[in-house]
Amino acid sequence: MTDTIIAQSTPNGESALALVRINGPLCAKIAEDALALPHPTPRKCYLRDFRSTTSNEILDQVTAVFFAKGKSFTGDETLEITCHGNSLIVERILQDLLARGCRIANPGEFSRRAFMSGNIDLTQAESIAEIISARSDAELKIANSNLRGSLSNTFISLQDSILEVQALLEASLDFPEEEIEEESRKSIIERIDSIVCRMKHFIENSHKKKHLSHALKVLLIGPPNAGKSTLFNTMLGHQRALVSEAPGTTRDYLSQEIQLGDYRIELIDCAGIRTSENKTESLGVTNSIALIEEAVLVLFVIDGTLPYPTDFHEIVCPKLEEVNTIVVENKKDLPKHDDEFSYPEHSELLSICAHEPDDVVTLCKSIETHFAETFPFDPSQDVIVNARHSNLLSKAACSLMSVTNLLNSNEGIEIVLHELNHCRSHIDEIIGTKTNEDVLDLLFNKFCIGK
Ligand SMILES: Nc1nc2c(ncn2[C@@H]2O[C@H](COP(=O)(O)OP(=O)(O)OP(=O)(O)O)[C@@H](O)[C@H]2O)c(=O)[nH]1
Ligand SMILES: [Mg+2]
Repeated sequence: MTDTIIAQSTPNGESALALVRINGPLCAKIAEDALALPHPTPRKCYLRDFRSTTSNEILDQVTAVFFAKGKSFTGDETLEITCHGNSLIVERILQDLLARGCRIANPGEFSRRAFMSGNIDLTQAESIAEIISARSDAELKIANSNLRGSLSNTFISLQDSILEVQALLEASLDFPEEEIEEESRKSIIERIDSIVCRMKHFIENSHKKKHLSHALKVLLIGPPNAGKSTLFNTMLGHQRALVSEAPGTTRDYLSQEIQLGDYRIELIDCAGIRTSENKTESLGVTNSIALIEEAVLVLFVIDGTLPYPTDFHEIVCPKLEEVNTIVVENKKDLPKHDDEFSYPEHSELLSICAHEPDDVVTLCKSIETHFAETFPFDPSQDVIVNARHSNLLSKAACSLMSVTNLLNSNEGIEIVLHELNHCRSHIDEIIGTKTNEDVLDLLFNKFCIGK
């Protein structure tokens, strides 16, 4: 018989209310004994005293909602009790429920039960964890859409396409003595190529998910005194970094997270880049340059009133080849220097005054537009898979490429079908129709308790 599991689903500590979730066959009995609710109407909210099983003392005045078997998130009977948000009360209620035969739920056990009952598939279970941990609107929008099944639909559609290929191959099994006609072999291979193409596109997209799960690193790089720290402060809206007219003010880089539209950004103010005799300054320069590799966008800040510094150009530009760059010509409130020079390759050039909030808003809009193009998160436009999906998709794509090779070398249909089944099993594993306990343990253990 299934255990009845319990957990506090709200954070610990002082709060207006706290939610205790109970799931399993003891729910009806607990409703009757602890709450004097012998036949609760499902999904109706009751105001009741919660009485202790040992002393009959009232532990708290609570509200309770009962969900019938087959009509709850987990598929099992569920009782949700909302008490006052004092950890002493929650603890007394949990202790009482333990005395009534329940046990504390493992992390993610409610969601695991929902998965086991078929209420959600594995990609939806993952999206629940992602909704809870999301720290930007972009992550939240993706996770919400995945919970509603957009990822599941994508993988089901891939699975359907593979099944169509399988059906075509199986049809030729009826005539084992005949080889597959050249025409149909070609058309099957074309179908396979197009499925592999879709898979590769999703695999390439998965790095976007990785970036979006962390803050997107935006680096302010430029020669000393260009106004990087001034711009950093205006973007943050407060005086975080020291600003001075002396070049070489910033040594240790400074970083702070900000929200820019739908994106969470880690803005980093670096040391001014130049060759210096001063050891500490040189160290700051080396550390700042090392950050370029991790950046998803570089704001290349130049003092527009001065000649473009060649030592800066030589040190920094070779490092910028792989990273997106916006050139920011600062100090536009002062007369511009009219030297001839060419900046490194960049997606945009903006002239601003770092003291001017309106100019900085324009720059922030450019950054947002840039991210909207690089990291589109509208799941109706594009599907963004996570690392687990990408790993399994790579295996599935490998299997499909083997299928093509087998077909090209005129191998027997049974062998080809065997490889195709192999491919399908990887997609099954993504959705969760074929999983083992280890995979489930790994996945659900990352959840918080009570979910
Ligand atoms: N007129 C004008 N002055 C600016 C502007 N932006 C910055 N400054 C001034 O330029 C000087 C240097 O600014 P910082 O922000 O410290 O420059 P930085 O690039 O961080 O310099 P380092 O930390 O030394 O690399 C300060 O005196 C700022 O007030 C601007 O847009 N217009
Ligand atoms: Mg500075």
